[in-house]
Amino acid sequence: MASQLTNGRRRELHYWMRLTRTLDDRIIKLWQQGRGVGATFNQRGHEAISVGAGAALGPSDVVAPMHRDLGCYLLRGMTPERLLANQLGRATSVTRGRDGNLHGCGDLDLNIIGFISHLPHSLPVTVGAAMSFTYRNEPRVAMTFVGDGSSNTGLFHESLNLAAVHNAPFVLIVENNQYAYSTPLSQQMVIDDIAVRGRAHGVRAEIVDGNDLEAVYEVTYDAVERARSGGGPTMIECKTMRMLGHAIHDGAGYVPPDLLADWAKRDPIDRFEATLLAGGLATQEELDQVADRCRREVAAAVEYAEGSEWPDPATILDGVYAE
Ligand SMILES: Cc1ncc(C[n+]2csc(CCOP(=O)(O)OP(=O)(O)O)c2C)c(N)n1
Ligand SMILES: [Mg+2]
Repeated sequence: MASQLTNGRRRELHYWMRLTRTLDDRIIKLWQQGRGVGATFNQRGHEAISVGAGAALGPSDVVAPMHRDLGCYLLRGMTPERLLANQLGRATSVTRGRDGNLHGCGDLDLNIIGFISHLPHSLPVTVGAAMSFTYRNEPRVAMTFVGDGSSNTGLFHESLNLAAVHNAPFVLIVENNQYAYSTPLSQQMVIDDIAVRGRAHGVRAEIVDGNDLEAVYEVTYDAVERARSGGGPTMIECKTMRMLGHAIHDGAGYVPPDLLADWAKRDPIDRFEATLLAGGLATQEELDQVADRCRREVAAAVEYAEGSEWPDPATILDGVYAE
């Protein structure tokens, strides 16, 4: 398959992965310093999936990212300022301080559907969006992400079946990160590949190395364009590893250290940087400049978010439709 990526685009995707890692690391520090609000999920290890898959969409396509897809929110135009203000529960945030996390962090002007906390409820919503594109004869595609744990639910199967029956222009990214909270894959299912669940419903399913940015991008790009041209839904199982705990409170002592050490050698950003250097597409100095730029942008976002006002308690019922 011919690469869809130009060298300029490769460098851009590297920036989004580095920004994702820098923001995630900064969020962890804020929480360790007691400056966080509520819980926050970890992103480490998922950068090639959230960036690679998200980047394969066109501007008019819609996406419902989940709790490990910070990179997708960023590259679709949700700024670090808005994301951090949300994480810190401020009034200037996407949810106006209603959520101190990524739940509900959507913006339809950016074609981002807010993440529904209940897993995998973003899935049927996104299949519905895809079906609406068919009814309206619009050449658009809808995409969402789910985890391995979410693939065990009935809703996962019902949604894929519906997508297949309606030949919906839909792409499902399954982030198989070996764990659902503290439950390893071996205690969740007896199959080796979650992809078989898609195929059982007549949905084309691919398996890809989730730590290889270009591989994720290319397989997703093909799926998106196939869906756009009437070829129906695709499910893409990205094999990866959740490198930190489920969320900030979770030390993940239940994960075997050898497993983590093994996956650490396949870090998606280290790998992509090695590819850029080996191909002469970037110098170490340029990679360092990107890292500096990301640090500056995240520092500005922290300043903005921490300087933002808290929600006014008098507005607590705004946006509540049933009391
Ligand atoms: C219906 C429902 N039950 C439980 C939860 C709590 N919860 C949030 S994330 C999570 C683990 C999900 O695992 P997986 O689907 O593998 O995604 P991962 O967190 O590993 O990326 C759980 C149990 C939830 N959000 N929704
Ligand atoms: Mg998981």
